Amino acid sequence: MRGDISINAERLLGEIEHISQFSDVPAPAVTRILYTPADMAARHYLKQLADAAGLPWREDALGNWFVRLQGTEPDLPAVATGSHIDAIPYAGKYDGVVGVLGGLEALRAIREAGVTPRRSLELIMFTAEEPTRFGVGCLGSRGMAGLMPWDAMRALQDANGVSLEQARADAGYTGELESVELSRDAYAYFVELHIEQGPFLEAADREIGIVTDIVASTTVRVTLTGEGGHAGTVPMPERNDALAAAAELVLLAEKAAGFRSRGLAVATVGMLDVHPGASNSIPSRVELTLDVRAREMRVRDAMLEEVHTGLKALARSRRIRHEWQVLNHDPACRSDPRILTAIARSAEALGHAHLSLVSRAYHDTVFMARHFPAAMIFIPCHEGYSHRPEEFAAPEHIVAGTETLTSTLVELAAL
Ligand code: HGY
Ligand code: MN
Ligand code: MN
Repeated sequence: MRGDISINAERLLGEIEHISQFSDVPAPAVTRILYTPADMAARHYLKQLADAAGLPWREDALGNWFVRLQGTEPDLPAVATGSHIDAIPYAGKYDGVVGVLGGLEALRAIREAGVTPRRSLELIMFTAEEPTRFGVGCLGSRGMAGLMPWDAMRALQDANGVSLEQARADAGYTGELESVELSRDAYAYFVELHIEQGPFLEAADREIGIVTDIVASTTVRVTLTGEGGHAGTVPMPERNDALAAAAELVLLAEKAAGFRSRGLAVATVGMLDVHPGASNSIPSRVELTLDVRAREMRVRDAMLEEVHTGLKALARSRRIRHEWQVLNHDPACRSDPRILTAIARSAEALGHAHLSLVSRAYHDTVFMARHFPAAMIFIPCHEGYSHRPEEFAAPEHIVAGTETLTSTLVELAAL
């Protein structure tokens, strides 16, 4: 990195610790769901940091947050970085946060070094990267890219029947939803810093991951409906038990992904609700979510087809009605080669060993890449733990990632 720009490691690491307290569960776990008091408190904290750094910021109608470091040619498309701060239930403290606070540190370090980049730099904190509240991930970046019909987004409801419209209005975001969409020339490049959420960088003893592509992911909500009835009096042959059908579906999904294969195809049923939920009542309805991913879209689509076909067959034989509602069906994302080169050049100049790899988690980068050249920088996380309280990123890796991001942003802003 240019000799005069230096990361304030103590400040950055302290802020990552500090923001983790905004959570609905006790440390070391973090739960920070869209528009909840914990989320709003964390957002407020970020705004205080930007204000303290003298960096102007704005928010859009969904709560996407933008912090700008003006360049010498402000009319040029800017170079953007960013990530998210929302956290699924009982997550860790680094997922997303490293990219938001690392990005803020990059802008501050450049400004404090008295460097004014040619292109403006912009940090984005994306609203709702996690699907927790409304079932669809990356709501903020999806909206910015104009990739979800606005009425479909408006119609989203949480588990309590609160609409997205109501929830964002309650949080103080009242602008027209359509105003969230970015112009296609808003940015020249987008780079996201994130923990790997997998084991490969740590296993290879590399500090920096250069993300070549991001897997294709789909989420489906499946509803299975039977007759239910008394657990003691309905003979087994006469039952159409919705939960037994769901159990068969879960194993079907596991098999479709090639259970025990070390491939990149995965399938997960992460949520399952049973109705009526009484020990002496045959489940009459089950609602579950199916998350299916693969590096190649045709593999992902084939797995989906296998599970859907299997579901139809088991529903027939069990006399179960079924609904298959696709919540999101997203493409794989390939990184921009020019940015990959800039990341590698920065990592090497900084003496950080790097490794190229695929992201098996999805990120806001998937949606930014639909309109802007984009790529990601990973740092290791211990044992690959993520979406669990044991998630851990070493301080030296957070600093290495932020240094590499800063250097990459400086290089891209000069182009
Ligand atoms: O699920 C994902 O891949 C991301 O962490 N939200
Ligand atoms: Mn996550
Ligand atoms: Mn994330």
